[in-house]
Amino acid sequence: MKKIAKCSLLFVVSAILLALGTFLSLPESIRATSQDVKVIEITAKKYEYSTSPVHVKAGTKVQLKITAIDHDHGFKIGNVPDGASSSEKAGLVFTSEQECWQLKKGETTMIEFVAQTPGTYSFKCCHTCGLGHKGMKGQIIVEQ
Ligand SMILES: [Cu+2]
Repeated sequence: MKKIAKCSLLFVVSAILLALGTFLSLPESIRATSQDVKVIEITAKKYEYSTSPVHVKAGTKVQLKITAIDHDHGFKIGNVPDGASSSEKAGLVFTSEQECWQLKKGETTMIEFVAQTPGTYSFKCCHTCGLGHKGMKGQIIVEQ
C-alpha cells in the first residue's frame, strides 16, 4: 500500500514539474518572437523617402513606420523581388496587403511584413504629390 502511494506521489510531482516547465518555456518563446521584429522608421517628403535602401535579413519580421511630413504621399511595393513574375510565391508576406498605402500628411502608417525571400524590392510613391512624384522611389533589400 505504502509503495503505491509513493508511486502516485512521484507521478503527481513529475506531472506538476512538466506543467511548470511548459509554463516557464512560454514567455521565452514570446520574447524570442518580439526580438525578431525590426522597426524601421521612414519619413516621406517631396520627393524622397528618408531611408533607402532599407536592409533586412531574410526571416525578419519588419514594421515600417512611415510618416509623410510635407504633403500626402503613398507607398506601393510588390511582394516578389524586382524582375520576378508576379505569380511567384510572395517574398514579402504582408499582415494586411494593400495595392497602395495612403500616407496622410503628419500621420504615421504602419506596414508589417515578413521578409521571406532574399532580393531587391522596389517601392514608390503612389499618390500624385507634384512634379517629382515619378522619381519618388526606394528599395528594400532582403539579404540571405
Ligand atoms: Cu508622389
